[in-house]
Amino acid sequence: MRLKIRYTLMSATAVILVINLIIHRNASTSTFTLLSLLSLEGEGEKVDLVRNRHQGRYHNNGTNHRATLDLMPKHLREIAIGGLPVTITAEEFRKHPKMKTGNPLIDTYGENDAFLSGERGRGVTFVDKEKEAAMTLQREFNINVMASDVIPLNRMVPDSRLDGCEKLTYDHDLPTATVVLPFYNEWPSLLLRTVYSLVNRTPRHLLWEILLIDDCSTMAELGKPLDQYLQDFFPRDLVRVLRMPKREGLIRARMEGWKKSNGDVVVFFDSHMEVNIDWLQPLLTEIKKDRRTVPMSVLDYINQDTLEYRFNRGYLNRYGFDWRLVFFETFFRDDQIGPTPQSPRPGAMMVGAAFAIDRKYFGELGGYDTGMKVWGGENLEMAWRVWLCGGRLVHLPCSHLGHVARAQPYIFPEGRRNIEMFNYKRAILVWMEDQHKEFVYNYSPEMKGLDVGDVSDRLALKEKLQCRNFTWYMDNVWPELSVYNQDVQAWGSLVNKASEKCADNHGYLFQAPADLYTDSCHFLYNTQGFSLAKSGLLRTTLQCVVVKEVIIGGRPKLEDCITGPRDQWNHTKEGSLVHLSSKMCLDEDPNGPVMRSCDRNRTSQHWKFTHYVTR
Ligand SMILES: *[C@@H]1O[C@H](CO)[C@@H](O)[C@H](O)[C@H]1NC(C)=O
Ligand SMILES: *[C@@H]1O[C@H](CO)[C@@H](O)[C@H](O)[C@H]1NC(C)=O
Ligand SMILES: *[C@@H]1O[C@H](CO)[C@@H](O)[C@H](O)[C@H]1NC(C)=O
Ligand SMILES: *[C@@H]1O[C@H](CO)[C@@H](O)[C@H](O)[C@H]1NC(C)=O
Ligand SMILES: [Mn+2]
Repeated sequence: MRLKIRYTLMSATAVILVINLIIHRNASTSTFTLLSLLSLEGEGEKVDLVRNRHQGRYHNNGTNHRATLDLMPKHLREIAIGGLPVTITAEEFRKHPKMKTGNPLIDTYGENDAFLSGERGRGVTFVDKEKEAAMTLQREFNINVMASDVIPLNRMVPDSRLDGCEKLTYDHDLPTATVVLPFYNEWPSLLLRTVYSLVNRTPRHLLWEILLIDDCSTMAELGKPLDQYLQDFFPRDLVRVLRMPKREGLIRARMEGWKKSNGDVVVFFDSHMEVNIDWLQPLLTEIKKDRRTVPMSVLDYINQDTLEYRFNRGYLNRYGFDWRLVFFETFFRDDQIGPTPQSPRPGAMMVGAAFAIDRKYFGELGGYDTGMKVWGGENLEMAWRVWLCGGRLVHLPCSHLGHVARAQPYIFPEGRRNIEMFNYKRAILVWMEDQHKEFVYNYSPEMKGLDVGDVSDRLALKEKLQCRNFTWYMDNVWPELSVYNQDVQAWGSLVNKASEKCADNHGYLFQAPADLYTDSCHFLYNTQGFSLAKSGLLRTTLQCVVVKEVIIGGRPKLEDCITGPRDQWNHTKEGSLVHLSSKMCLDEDPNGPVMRSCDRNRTSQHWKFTHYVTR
């Protein structure tokens, strides 16, 4: 039966107003939002309904979509139409850049009919019955797996790199890489597309091996049939599966992969990714220059509903975190852009996957903290450790990886939040000073009494590596995040005397201009934490209070403290907050904070911090 496939049509640039991006982090506690008003590009030619050449492998006869799974490996074998089992070895594959393997998905890579569904990174949507079936499956797997099944496993994706990257050349002689790719119940075609994409788009001589780490998946197709498929269709030992004897979680699965890896460099991957052009060479080049550099790729977004490969040309993400330890995306400061836009840029934080590290250096740095559970928090800890113990974390504008923006299919036996708290606490016990921990506990009081086991070996590691302290990290790597009580005149919550409300940032996690509010006081720093720095900046978690409309009745705003206007304020004995350049005072009316002429007699212009350091 013929599938009715309607292609998602993308105009060359479609404007997406607000994108909620989820990278390995599901909603609730760790969702982050940002990037308003970005224009996304897709490779958007308009196509007619065309039957997919490989469509035969998706047998949708309206009865049982699970049939897709039951058909593996048979339907996946059919893909390598006419192909004989691959007999060459990984070594032969690496040595001969043009050697035919016998698997047409590798040998003819790049020659697919451009109109196959999903080719060139286009998205796929279904109509009518198929749509219902696809949605049912999507509810279960958090991703449109039916779309994945109709898209060629070896599709091309558009070059999403920054302009100018295509002109760069790389040494032939670079370290080799092992890709460590843990999976748990990943949908077979997503997993295999990740592998094909790696094999097809990585220079052969640099790809030492791909290690798939099965963290005790229960899907039968990921057992023997997967082994058989890999054995039949990839050069011998190029793609190997390691099976964890019991469920260990992503962190320990990655460690296991690292232990078994043989390349000079290890690249940690996720099981639902597609790599872009020349993705690996920029990473290896940085490591070749300095083995203590830990380079990260730029993540593009494969849409979970259609598997469309999306990206913002020229826009680069930097990652950060706040005192809740919530991870979010932000922009680079001008002073972080190197000699050229394509140069590496310093990174404060990392995502779980999509980074490369010298294999031996990873060991010297102590790998991951295997006392952590499942996943979550390991990315914070690794980023801190790299910076504090002599390494350097960088974003590489010319290395792009597509990643399906959805939650990991991992389950959290003890509950997601509990696992996060556990892992975060292990990280902060080792790295943060008491004054920093206090801010984390202020937001997550339950963490304070949580027993997270022994961290003495991690502390010993810190000692052995002679790592710097967290204050250094905050001052040098992530100065955007306010240490409320450092170098300040006053801090805590900022209470208005007339209304008895507190200044509030509504938990806004970005440095672009936003509104300042007043709300009932709860005194939690994340939204009601402010400080008046010695420098005169009036700061909140990640922003400063600024006056953009210099008129009576203008509303004060929040904006980045480093790249923004850096307005200064004077806090008088009477409690006024005087905006120095305009000589207006911070007042409050029923609509919130407002700028007015100073009037010492108006109690609505009297503000009090909960802590004063110098008076
Ligand atoms: C649907 O496909 C499955 C697997 O190919 C087959 O076993 C089943 O008989 C088919 N059902 C119908 C109604 O065609
Ligand atoms: C942190 O290290 C710096 C040197 O980098 C030192 O000056 C400072 O006193 C240390 N701070 C704490 C709290 O240990
Ligand atoms: C701030 O106000 C005090 C008086 O309350 C004044 O002595 C001081 O000079 C002011 N500071 C600035 C920078 O204007
Ligand atoms: C403030 O109040 C005092 C006494 O209540 C009065 O003398 C003074 O004029 C008032 N100031 C203003 C600016 O209204
Ligand atoms: Mn992922």
